[in-house]
Amino acid sequence: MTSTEPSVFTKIVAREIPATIVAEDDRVIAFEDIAPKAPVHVLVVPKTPAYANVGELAAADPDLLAHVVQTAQRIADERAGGQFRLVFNTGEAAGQTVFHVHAHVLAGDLQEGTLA
Ligand code: DGP
Repeated sequence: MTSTEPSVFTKIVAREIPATIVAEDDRVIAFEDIAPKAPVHVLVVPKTPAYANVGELAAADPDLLAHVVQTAQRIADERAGGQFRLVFNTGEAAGQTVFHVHAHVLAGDLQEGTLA
């Protein structure tokens, strides 16, 4: 699904809506999920709105995808001893609700089956 409306994550990048930001650089922003499913639940989001999902990102800019993963690792290193689950929901049937690619970083005493 594509939309000409800025995504909620683009609005967070632009500081048009608030978020608890935990990491940021020129290419990505990371912030607390508004509805956490785990003790640590952070979203790592490329700032560009160009990619709706991880497949598009991987095809077009693998370096940026690697940077998303490295950012997730760093957050997990700081907050969860480096142990984490990384989830990229892709498509409505998989539970994707925001069509601006993002990684869910889930960590901290996860139960089997805890998915974002
Ligand atoms: P997904 O289902 O993979 O598209 O995940 C979207 C996530 O985004 C979901 O876990 C809730 C989160 N989310 C949606 N709107 C907001 C918001 O305004 N602020 C924050 N911090 N998170 C949001």
